[in-house]
Amino acid sequence: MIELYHFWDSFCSFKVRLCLEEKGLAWTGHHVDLMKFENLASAYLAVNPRGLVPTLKLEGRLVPESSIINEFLDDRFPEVPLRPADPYARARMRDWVKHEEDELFVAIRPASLNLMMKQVLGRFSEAELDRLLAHHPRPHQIALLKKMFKEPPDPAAVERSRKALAAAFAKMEKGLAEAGPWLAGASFSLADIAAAPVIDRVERLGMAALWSSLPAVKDWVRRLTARPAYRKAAPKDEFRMPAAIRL
Ligand SMILES: N[C@@H](CCC(=O)N[C@@H](CS)C(=O)NCC(=O)O)C(=O)O
Repeated sequence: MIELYHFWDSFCSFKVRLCLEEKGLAWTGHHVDLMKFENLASAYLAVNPRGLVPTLKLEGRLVPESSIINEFLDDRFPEVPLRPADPYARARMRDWVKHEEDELFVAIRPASLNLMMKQVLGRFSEAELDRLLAHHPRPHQIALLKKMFKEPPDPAAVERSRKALAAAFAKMEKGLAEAGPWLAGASFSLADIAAAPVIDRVERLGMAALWSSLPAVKDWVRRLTARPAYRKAAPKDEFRMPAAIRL
């Protein structure tokens, strides 16, 4: 049995759900609600000592980190391959996965925090935050996190997200136009899977105009979001974070 510890509206979790759905693998979920800090409860820290989702469990063994999980799934269940066979195309695929980790993931965080997450996390009292964050695996971050949750939404941080996302999408436009139709070339791969959850989040943040003048990205978004697996893996409405506020 494949078990996934995940939060429906976390995009690292979406990345793994999409890989599972593309491969047609049945899985059982354990929902770890990040908006209630369930990732920092001792029960989950025993599963993932970093206190991050997702974590995969298979045959009694745990695998953390979304990109590592997806490669593991592709090794363990090779029937529907999601990595190109050609070594150069495979290297390009990994470079696009790194682009997601280093650029897209980092770019989107300030907007998600300020426009969506603060609506929930800002409601906790100082005492509640002290209790919920008490076992944080990176204790040096606690003071900063508390300050971040409590501060009013910051338009400059949202603007930073918008600029960084625009740069990341421009890079994708160039890559797709030169060697598409998928990020690693001819075949749909873990590279497309890594970037897919960003599309959902950008739409939810009301920033889809970022790719309106990028024809190759626009076409990639259309093909990607039409895939049945994308719809199955996307966050369920009842588990979504609140709609983004407008600043
Ligand atoms: N590199 C990790 C990142 C995991 C990560 O940061 N997960 C977020 C949700 S997308 C999380 O658990 N955040 C909770 C926290 O930072 O306390 C991966 O790809 O799995």
